Amino acid sequence: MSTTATATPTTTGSETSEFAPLTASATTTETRSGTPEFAPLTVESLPKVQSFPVSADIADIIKALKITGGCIIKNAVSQATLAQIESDIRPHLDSEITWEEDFFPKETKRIEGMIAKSPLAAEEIVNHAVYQRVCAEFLTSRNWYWSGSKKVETVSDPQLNNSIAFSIAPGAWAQPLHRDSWCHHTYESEVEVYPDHYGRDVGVGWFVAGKPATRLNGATRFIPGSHLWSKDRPPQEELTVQAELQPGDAFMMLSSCYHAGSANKTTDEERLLFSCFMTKGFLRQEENQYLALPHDIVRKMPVHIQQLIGYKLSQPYCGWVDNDDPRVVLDPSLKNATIHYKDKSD
Ligand SMILES: O=C(O)CCC(=O)C(=O)O
Ligand SMILES: [Fe+2]
Repeated sequence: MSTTATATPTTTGSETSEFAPLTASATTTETRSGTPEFAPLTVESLPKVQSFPVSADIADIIKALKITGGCIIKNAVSQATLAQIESDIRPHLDSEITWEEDFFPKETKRIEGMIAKSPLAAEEIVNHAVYQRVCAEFLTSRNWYWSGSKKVETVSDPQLNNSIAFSIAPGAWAQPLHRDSWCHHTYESEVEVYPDHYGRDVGVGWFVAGKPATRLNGATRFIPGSHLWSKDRPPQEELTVQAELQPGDAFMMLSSCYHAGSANKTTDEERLLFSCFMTKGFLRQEENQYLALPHDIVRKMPVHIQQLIGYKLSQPYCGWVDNDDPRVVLDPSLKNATIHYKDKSD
């Protein structure tokens, strides 16, 4: 049971709605019991997974993600770049210990804080132009608020949620199907079409294959269209399709999509993925970027990468340090260079 005080909006046809004066009236909402029943789905009825060349129109990629929740971008990263990232990461993979838990099989090695280990991964994986343009569309928050009688508009840009290199060896079992949006306590409702506003999604994932990802070696499987599902609808294995990738191809996915790493049934193939997620600029990052990435490394990164990591204000007033842009921590000479508390029109 929950109790809420309500205000009744009245439509006026003008820009500002009129609100009836507030009273202390209380309404009650019944909580649901049990899992609701959902119309059964077949894999044939699900939207098709589209593949795009890296030169595709961004509007087409966005449209495909709204319909299917995931898509493939062919040849997103060059072979030379992949080879350099792999050689940056490999020494860390070789020294990584393996461990078994419910979510990752012991054959999985993960190099977290990947972009601190490979500057090229920061620029060519995370800051990939196609990926970032899609993230800007789904994850930028535009809002406004009253400051006294003034209506102020604000923009909060996306930020990095995590960056991880995965190396998954033969014998790994299939991960359980999940939504990576779980970190942010989302509560999705069931919808038939993607809503016009961008309030629904809190993350976009990007999985770049360092080696072939095949059905047999455990290519990521996902349920097309599951980004439109209610939180209450359980994932079903028989609805999954696998995102098979050649080295340099990438799988892009909204974090509200059910997905998981699949079993590596080969005897000799490593599945190597360079991955990241972006999230909204005002949410807590899944991987704590301020603690996971050493400051002496971040200090040497270009400003646009520092800002992607989260060293940037999320408007209106989220993320400040000492009343200032958080980049003053990396470069004290910036102190007072950007004043955010004072409205310059005042
Ligand atoms: O291994 C994969 O393909 C996906 C991994 C994944 O979904 C996760 O670790 O959250
Ligand atoms: Fe995941």
